[in-house]
Amino acid sequence: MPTDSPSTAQHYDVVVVGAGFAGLYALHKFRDQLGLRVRVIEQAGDVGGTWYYNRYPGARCDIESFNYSYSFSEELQQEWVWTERFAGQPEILRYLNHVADRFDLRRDIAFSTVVESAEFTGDGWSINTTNGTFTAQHFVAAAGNLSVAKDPGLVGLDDYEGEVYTSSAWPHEGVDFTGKRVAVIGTGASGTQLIPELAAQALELTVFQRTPNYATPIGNGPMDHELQQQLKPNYAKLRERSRANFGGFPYEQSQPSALAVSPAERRQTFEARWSQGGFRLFLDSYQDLLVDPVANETAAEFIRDKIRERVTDPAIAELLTPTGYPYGTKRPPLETNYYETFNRPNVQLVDLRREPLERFTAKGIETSDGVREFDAVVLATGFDAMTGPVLRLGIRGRDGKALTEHWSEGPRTYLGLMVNGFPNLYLVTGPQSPSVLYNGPLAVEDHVDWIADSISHLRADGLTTIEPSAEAETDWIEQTLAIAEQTLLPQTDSWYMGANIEGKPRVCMVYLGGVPQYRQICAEIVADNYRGFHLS
Ligand code: N01
Repeated sequence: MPTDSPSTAQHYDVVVVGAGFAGLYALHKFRDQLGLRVRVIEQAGDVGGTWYYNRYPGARCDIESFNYSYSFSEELQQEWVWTERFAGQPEILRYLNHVADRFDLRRDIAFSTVVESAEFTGDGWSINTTNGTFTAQHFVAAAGNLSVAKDPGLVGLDDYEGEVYTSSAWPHEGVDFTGKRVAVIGTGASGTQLIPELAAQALELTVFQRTPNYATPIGNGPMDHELQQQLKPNYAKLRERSRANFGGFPYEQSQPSALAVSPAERRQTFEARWSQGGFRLFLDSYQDLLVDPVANETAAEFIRDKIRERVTDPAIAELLTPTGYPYGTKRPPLETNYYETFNRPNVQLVDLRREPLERFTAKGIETSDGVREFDAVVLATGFDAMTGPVLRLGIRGRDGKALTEHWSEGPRTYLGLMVNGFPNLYLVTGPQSPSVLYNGPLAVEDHVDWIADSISHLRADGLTTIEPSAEAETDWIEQTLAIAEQTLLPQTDSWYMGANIEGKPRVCMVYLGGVPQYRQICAEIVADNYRGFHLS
C-alpha cells in the first residue's frame, strides 16, 4: 500500500477530494477492493466532512441512525451500536472516526490540504494543492453537496465588533453563550436545530427570520435496544428495501394520494406520522404531496395548525407560519421544541420581510425599525449547494475548458456522475443525481460502486479514459428537468433550485425520479456497454 508523502511519490491511480462519508468509502473501495493507489485530499484536519465542520449545538441527522450508516460492511453494521434514534453530530463523527480506524484509512489521506486547481492533462489529472501537486488517472470529487457556506451578503458585517459564528464552521471548543445577548440569522434546518439550544443558554436570543419554514418533529430519543437487536440480523433486507424506496429508506410505500381519502382519515395519517417523527415519515405521508398543490396544501395546513397550537402568542405564531409556497419545496427542517422556544420570555422574533435587515453596526444589527445590540451573532444562512463544492476545485477539462464555463447556465452532467469534456472526472452524488434526496450513505455507496466498476471495466479492456458524449449529457439534463417540472419544487426559491444565491442559475439540480428508477437507469446504461459514454 502507498505510504508516500506528497513530496516524494505523487502519482496515483485515483485522487479523491473529501474525507467525509463519500471519500472514506471511496478510499476503502478503490484501495482495498480494487488494489489501486489512492490518495484522498481533505481540507480539514481530520475525517468527517460535514460532520467534522457542523458542530453547532443541536446538530443532528434527521434520518434514523440505523439508516444513516454504511451498508458496505456487514461486520461494521453488526458491531456499531447507535445510542440515539437520530444520532447527534458527535456520535456520527465518532462513527466516521471508527470507520477510518477500522479500515486503516488515515494513512492515505492528506489532511489540511486544499485543492487549488485541477487540470485534465490528456491522459489523466494534475491536481494542485496547498501541499504540492498530485497526478492521477482518475479524479473523484467527493466534496459533499452542502460543504461551501454561502456568503450571506450582510452589509457591514466586518464592522461588527462582537463575536460572529457560522453554523457550518463551529469552533471545536464550543461556545458559551451564558449571559449574552445573541442574534441568529437563518431559520433553515441548521437554525431550527440550534435556536432552541441557544435560547436555553443565552440571556436573550433574537431570531431574524426571512422565510418561515415547515418544521416537523424529529421525535428523537434513546435508541431502543430491543429494536436495534431486531434490526441487526435483518440489515441486508433493510438495505435492500431502502434501495427500492424513492428516497432510500426502508419504509412501506405510502398511499398514492392525500385527496383519495376522507379528511378524517388524512388527519389521522398526518397525526400518526407527526408523532412518529422523522423527515421522511411526514413528507412521505402521501405520494402526491410534492406533485399536487391541493394535496400539498392539506399537509401544509396541518403543519400550520400545529404551529398555531404550539405558539402561545397568536401574532408570533402567525409570523412563524409558512405561507405562499408548498410544503417540502424548501428542504423541511426537523425540530425539537423549536416552536415552544418562541414562548420563552428571553426569545424575540424579528420578521425580516416586514422589517428588512439594513446593515451591521459596530454593536449590533440595524433593521428598518432601528438598531438592536448583541454580544454575539450566529449565521445559519446556508450553503452554495451542490455545484459550489465542485466548482470551488478550479477544474479545467479538455482543451483547458473551465468547469465554471461549462456550467455557466447551471450544472451539466450525465447521470450526475460525469461531465462531457472532463474525462475521468467523477462526481459523487453530483447535481442531476438523486443526491440530497437519497439517504446519504447509501447514495455515496452507489456512486462509488459505479465509479469502481467503471474503472475496473476500463482496466480489464486495456483502456484509460471514459467520458460522456455531449448528446447523452444534454439528453440527461432534459430528462431531469422534465421530471422536475412535474413536481412542485421549481415553484419555490430554494437551494435545490440554486435560488438561495444571487446570480446563480435557477435550475433544479436534483434528479426527482426516485432512487429505484435512477438505479435502474444507471445499471441499464452499464449493461448496454456504457451507453452514452465514450471509452478509449
Ligand atoms: O441552510 P438553508 P441550512 N438574510 O439554506 C436565511 C442540510 N442540513 O444550513 O429562506 C437573512 O436551508 C434563509 O432565508 P430564506 C439540509 O439539507 C441538514 O439551514 O432564504 N436571512 C434561511 O432561513 C438543509 O436544507 C440537517 O429566506 C438569510 C436560512 O438563512 C441544508 O443542510 C441540519 C440570508 C438558510 O437556510 C441547509 O440548511 C442542518 C440573509 N442574507 C442542515 N441568507 C439535518 O440533518 C440566508 N438566510 C437535520
